[in-house]
Amino acid sequence: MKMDKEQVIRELTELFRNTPGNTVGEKDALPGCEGLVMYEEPIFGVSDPADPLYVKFKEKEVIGDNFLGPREWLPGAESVISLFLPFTERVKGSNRGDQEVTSSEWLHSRIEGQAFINAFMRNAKEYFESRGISACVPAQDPRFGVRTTALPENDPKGVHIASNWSERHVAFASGLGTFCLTRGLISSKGVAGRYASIIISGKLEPEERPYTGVYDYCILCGACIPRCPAKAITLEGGKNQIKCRDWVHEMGKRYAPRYGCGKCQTGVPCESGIPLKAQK
Ligand code: B12
Ligand code: SF4
Ligand code: SF4
Repeated sequence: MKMDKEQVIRELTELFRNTPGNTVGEKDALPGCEGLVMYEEPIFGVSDPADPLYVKFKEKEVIGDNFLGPREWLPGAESVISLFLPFTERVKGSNRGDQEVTSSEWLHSRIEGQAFINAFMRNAKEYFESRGISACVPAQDPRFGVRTTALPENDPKGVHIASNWSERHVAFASGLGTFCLTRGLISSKGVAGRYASIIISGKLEPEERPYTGVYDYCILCGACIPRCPAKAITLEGGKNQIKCRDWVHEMGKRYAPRYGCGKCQTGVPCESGIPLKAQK
């Protein structure tokens, strides 16, 4: 069924505004975080499930053969909608300081913020289903999983970590942005934020991607390198997964029940937009 893309985006944005949970309540708040609004309104991208990129993603050096294409998640899929939810200035600003300390605002946005995104995406699924459109949110599907594969000892990536539905790759295919040195995906609203996606049987016009290269929006300025407390990032090797993962796990012990880091996504030229030299 063909759908009016502008109307769908307008109504999903309204749904975002009406889904409770984007503001941290007094009861759950870490000191100073009462009333914190975590996410700005999302930006949207759309791709065609038949896009050859979804076949390419199954290659070992891209994601791997565990990646499931849109029609494996949802038979009859006609569109993939990808969303980027930028953090608010209050969240980003709070994490620009001390390299070793994850800000309370960032921790909230990672944990309560993801719970809010999950609720919003459940509402988005219901929105389509109530209109007779089938929908699947892979991140909330029982089939969703992450696979870790060993790499040769001298490989700067450490290990290959790959989920069977990678939000960044889907966003890349859907015209939202490109990868960068830290492996984050830089959108027109920057890298500091989170991605989500939904596959539907309704037909929406796919986006024309305003880039061709995998790393077009990264200017390789290296500003993220000294930001990383785990020394996980190098200009030559990108981001080492083991060092990053171990640091994020360490933060899980320090800030339990929350965790997070994101120092490489704040206080850098790609934080809130496409760095100047990479703009087209
Ligand atoms: C596993 C995981 C982790 C692991 C491993 C990270 C990783 N990069 O794989 C660990 C624990 C280390 C981690 C850490 C963090 N994570 Co994490 N993580 C995930 C998760 C669940 C899966 C990642 C995945 O599938 N990777 C797949 C592999 C294959 O990706 P890759 O190796 O980077 O891909 C490279 C190759 O494909 C290569 N390539 C080679 N040839 C080709 C050809 C083509 C055509 C293309 C496109 C690419 C390509 O380019 C890519 C980049 O180098 C996703 C959620 C999801 N379902 O997607 C979140 C996710 C990636 N994490 C996220 C975040 C925010 C974080 C943290 C900041 C933690 C925090 N919140 O404080 C850190 C730092 C991440 C960073 N610097 O980007 C966000 C990223 C948001 C963004 N702006 O990009 C995601 C998307 C979650 C979300 N819902 O928003 N994470
Ligand atoms: S800080 Fe510079 S090098 Fe690092 S990801 Fe951003 S644009 Fe790329
Ligand atoms: S999220 Fe990972 S790569 Fe980024 S600064 Fe923290 S430890 Fe380093």
